[in-house]
Amino acid sequence: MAASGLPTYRLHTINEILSQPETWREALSGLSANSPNGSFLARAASRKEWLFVGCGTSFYLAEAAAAIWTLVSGQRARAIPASEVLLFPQLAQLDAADLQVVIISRSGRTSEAVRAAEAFAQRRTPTLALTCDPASELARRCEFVIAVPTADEQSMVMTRSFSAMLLVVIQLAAAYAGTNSYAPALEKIIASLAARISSYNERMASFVNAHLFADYIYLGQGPFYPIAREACLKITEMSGSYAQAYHTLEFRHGPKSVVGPQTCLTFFLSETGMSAESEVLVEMKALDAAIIAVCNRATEAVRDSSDLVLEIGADVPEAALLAPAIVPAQLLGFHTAVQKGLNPDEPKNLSRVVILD
Ligand code: F1P
Repeated sequence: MAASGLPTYRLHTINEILSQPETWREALSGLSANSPNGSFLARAASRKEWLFVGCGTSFYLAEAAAAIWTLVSGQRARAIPASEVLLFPQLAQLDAADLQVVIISRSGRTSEAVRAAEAFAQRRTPTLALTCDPASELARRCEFVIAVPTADEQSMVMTRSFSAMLLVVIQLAAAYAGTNSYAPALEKIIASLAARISSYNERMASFVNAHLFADYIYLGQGPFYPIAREACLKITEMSGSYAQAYHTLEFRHGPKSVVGPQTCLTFFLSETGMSAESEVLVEMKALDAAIIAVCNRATEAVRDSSDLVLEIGADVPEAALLAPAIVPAQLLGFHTAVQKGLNPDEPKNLSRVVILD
């Protein structure tokens, strides 16, 4: 037992989740002081199509990064899992002359990510590694490296490394697009999360303790859809629960047939789509689901139909809301694991890195 009275196994994951405001600050100041970025940006100025690649959480981060890249810079961007580069390169459309690849991997050791870097090197496609380990195999195989070592976790599940690397992508996209408007936005979301994270944690713990769910569903549109996918992976990895993610309005087209009192539905509500998305939320409450709403600012309709509302509360462009939006889902995964008597630091069947022979 630790001094806090909690078993020590609980400490890494929850400490890492709760450390996100400081981790974000360190990651962003590290990046602005990081000299290779200048040369990377000079080199990347001519690149017009961006491809983000990763596995697991790093793939969902790649999806979120692609959405952010387009929102911030207006450039074409997409994401694919590293395995697709290896198995179906013809579908991945890798031949564009102005393609810039960004390969994301916390460890920099995941075999598929490293092999994808090798495949791009053979094609002479420019690569940037985004990783927590600047000395990793991936870093050595890519032309440029951006590393955020202070965001790495001791726990198996990626939490702060996901959100910190996401913010680094915003900072990089803003620098690439030549806009200063994101620097104050990033400051605001750090301040907002620092002020709210203890209350998120307490309210999520009470919510989990008051319910017993059979399954978990995460809904989001636009840049929030990758956040829904990552949230789904968090509850699955940490608590061994069944979970699904959909685009919010897609949920009406069939999947809603599973909804009942034992369904936990988390809505990541965008500001752009708030009105249409909150109509789905109200409809799902009428089907007796328990509803968690994660949004910048809740409307009265959202409040009236939700069991738990977690607001970010920052006047920032929508792309800056993605990193704080994932935090409640990390807490839901953690507290559900503890409720089930599982060790969230060491989830069943998982290893920190997938290394293939
Ligand atoms: C990616 C990853 C993790 C996952 C698991 C195995 O690792 O798939 O997202 O939680 O533990 O590895 P990385 O390439 O980002 O190091």
